[in-house]
Amino acid sequence: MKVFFVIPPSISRLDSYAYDAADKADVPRIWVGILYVAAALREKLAITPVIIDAPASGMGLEEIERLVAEEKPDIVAFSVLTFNLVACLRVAEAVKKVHHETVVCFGGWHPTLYPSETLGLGVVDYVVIGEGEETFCELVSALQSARKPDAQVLGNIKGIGFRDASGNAVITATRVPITKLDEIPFPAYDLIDLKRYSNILADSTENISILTTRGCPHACTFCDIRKSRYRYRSPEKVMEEIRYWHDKGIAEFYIQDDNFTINRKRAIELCRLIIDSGLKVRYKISSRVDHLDDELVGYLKRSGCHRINFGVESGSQRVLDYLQKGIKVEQIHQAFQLAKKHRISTFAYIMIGTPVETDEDYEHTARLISIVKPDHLHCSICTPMPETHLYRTLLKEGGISTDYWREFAVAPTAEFSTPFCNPLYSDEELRAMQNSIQKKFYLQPRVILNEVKRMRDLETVVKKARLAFKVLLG
Ligand code: B12
Ligand code: SF4
Repeated sequence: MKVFFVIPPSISRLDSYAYDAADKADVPRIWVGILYVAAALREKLAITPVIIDAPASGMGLEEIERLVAEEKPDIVAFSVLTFNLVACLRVAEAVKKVHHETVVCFGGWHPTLYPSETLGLGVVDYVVIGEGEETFCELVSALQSARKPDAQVLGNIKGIGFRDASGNAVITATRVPITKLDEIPFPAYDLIDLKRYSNILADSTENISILTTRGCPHACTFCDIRKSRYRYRSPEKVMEEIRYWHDKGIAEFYIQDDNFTINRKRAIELCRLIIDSGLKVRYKISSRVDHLDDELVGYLKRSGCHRINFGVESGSQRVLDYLQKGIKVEQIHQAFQLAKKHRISTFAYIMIGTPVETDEDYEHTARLISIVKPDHLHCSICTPMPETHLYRTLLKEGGISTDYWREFAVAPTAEFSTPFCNPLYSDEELRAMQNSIQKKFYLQPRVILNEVKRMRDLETVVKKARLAFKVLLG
């Protein structure tokens, strides 16, 4: 059985709330979710899928079409965010055009949030809801037995959606999230060419993401992960993975957990294992500001952590409370001081334009940045994400008048632009505020000097110079 995973050529500018200039830096990112599913497929069903990453390989639609016509894959699968839905559909339609027998499967966040709407788009044969390691293998196994498995067989696979004989969407029972994370195979990084994914914010050319936890118990209203089951791998298993990649020549990692430090004891145990192993690895993490203390940060530093990404969001307590972030501004100051004390660089993610934000709140945020002095900064404009608590609340209370994400899910178009949600400022004003924060930050001599110091080769210099130019123009 031939299975292709396709990351489509990018076409949509739906992701408009991010900082545009930085977003145009054209740095392909690894889709770890796909690599996890690919690894499971290989281990459980002995099928080695082909990964076609168009942004990383520079492949266009025509080339993908040609490849599908030649290879005639049995299944073409996509990892679909609401934000790349249109791009995925364009490729799915092309696949069906050149080889109609190919089964099209959509997995990932978008079909998880809108399974029936996704099936209603016509070109999608199956959706996988939630984590794909077990579900996709069961689905592929059913497709191995019959090109069109009967509804009863499909109905027994938890966490999928399909269309019955009359064309109606059927969504099967919910599959519980995987608890035994130690049993999942490591992501199939060997199926991609790691050299294509050099990240200009990383310090070496080959670096990979490692996930040590899934889910988050916190309640931030703008986030899809809020209050989801928090699960983690044992420190020993994570160490085994670090050693595995290290033996293959990779010494830089991004621990991509939404929150690496929630379980303090476990985080320290892993740091200890890394230190005791004697391996010279470097890694970065993301952490909430309220899950750090002196001892933990000391361990992080000694085990090779060189950067902490913080979800700061705002310098205004009123805004933090509105977002149910569950942190105090004072804790933001403390976290940055701790990182500085241990000489770990910091990345602050901030967000302006929340529904309650005023000039005063914006000033608080600008002041906070000037005091905590992060080494890197990304400012986004608050955008209610599909089906988040924030989106649902605004819909219920009238801050949003129509369920525009569902409308988009039913009839997606490339022209759709993501609405902001602050009643005081126009989109242009929000953009101007975002640009001002971002430019003011990146034009500081200390920040420019830091960036220059970290440049490792001519290629990085060129990439960063291009990015800087866009920031200046942006
Ligand atoms: C890393 C990351 C990225 C990376 C890589 C994308 C990726 N999906 O890997 C990059 C930087 C490219 C990215 C970009 C964006 N992202 Co992002 N990203 C994440 C993040 C932090 C982690 C994803 C991850 O690796 N998870 C770990 C893996 C194991 O889980 P997973 O990807 O969900 O995959 C599992 C299942 O979903 C499923 N699955 C996934 N794909 C497939 C495919 C098939 C065929 C099957 C069967 C199953 C399956 O099985 C996997 C294994 O269990 C998530 C938050 C999160 N914690 O999930 C946000 C998240 C996915 N991103 C989000 C957003 C909004 C964006 C951006 C719009 C941000 C921006 N403005 O730039 C862009 C959109 C880019 C685009 N054009 O589409 C939202 C998506 C919301 C939505 N409704 O779509 C999330 C959920 C964050 C949030 N706001 O809460 N992102
Ligand atoms: S923003 Fe971070 S801390 Fe808040 S719910 Fe999402 S993952 Fe958890």
